[in-house]
Amino acid sequence: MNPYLDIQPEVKEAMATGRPVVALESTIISHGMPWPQNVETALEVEELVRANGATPATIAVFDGKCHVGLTRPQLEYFGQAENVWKVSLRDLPFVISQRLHGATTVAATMRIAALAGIRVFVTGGIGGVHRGAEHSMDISADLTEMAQTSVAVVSAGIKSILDIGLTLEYLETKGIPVVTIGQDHLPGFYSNQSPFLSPLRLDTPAQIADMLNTKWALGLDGSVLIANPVPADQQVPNDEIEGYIQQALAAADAQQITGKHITPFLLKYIATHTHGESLQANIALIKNNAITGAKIASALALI
Ligand code: PSU
Ligand code: MN
Repeated sequence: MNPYLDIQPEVKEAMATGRPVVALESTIISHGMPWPQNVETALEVEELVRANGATPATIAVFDGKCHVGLTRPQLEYFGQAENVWKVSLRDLPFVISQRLHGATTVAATMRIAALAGIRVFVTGGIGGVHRGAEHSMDISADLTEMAQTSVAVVSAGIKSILDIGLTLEYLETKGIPVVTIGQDHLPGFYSNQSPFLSPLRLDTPAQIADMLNTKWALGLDGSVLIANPVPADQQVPNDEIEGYIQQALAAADAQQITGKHITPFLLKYIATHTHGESLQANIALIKNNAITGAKIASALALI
């Protein structure tokens, strides 16, 4: 086994007996939500994965090792500690060799999940092509990682703080299928409807598992972006959130926030200025994704 991997016994046993496992990221805990909602949500998400027939494996770098499955004290640590590294692909070798602690993004979590043999991963929303990327060239490593690593990503769509249209173009270029569950329009992260039609639509976890299996059996390595709309009664509609997104982008510009700090800054700004309304939607959508991800992993384990 890879000497940098540390797989929790519960996860190891599930993998060894062919039972479904769902990977979960940790950047959302350390950099995506405030304490204590971040820890509460992470624990609830793990419980929802279990209740829907799969074993949760929250992934992070702790003391220079890639942990697949975190203990409760580790989870609490990532929820509260200041200065936890936000670890994307480029940061992995540094943080590991320096024996640091780091919360993993979609890209880094996917790569570690793949090393452990996990095929389904649940997040809130993926990183993508930022608004203004024609000048900043800010395109998340989540997208390039999805092009090459065969782990399915269950999300609530592409975060509306991004340029959804450009992100869809990039996903098309990289050969990454985008499939929405149960509706024709792509959901918009905080809202269940974006202005964009989804390139693909499927209606059940079994159909999605079948498509994943088909993709990988064809030798088409890489991910599938599964878009799972946030429940209607917990969404924040696009026109309600768009003003806050624009304010947040202007504030980021004025404060010269760039690079890896942009996404956490925007999420925090929007949560604060909507008085927690966006945070409630974020919590609801990740819980909803956990349920769907567990069902997809369960269906995939039966094929
Ligand atoms: N989804 C959320 N909250 C988050 C993120 C996703 O609901 O905090 C994180 C993910 O870890 C994703 C990262 O990989 O934001 C994207 O960061 P960047 O744009 O710097 O690649
Ligand atoms: Mn970026």
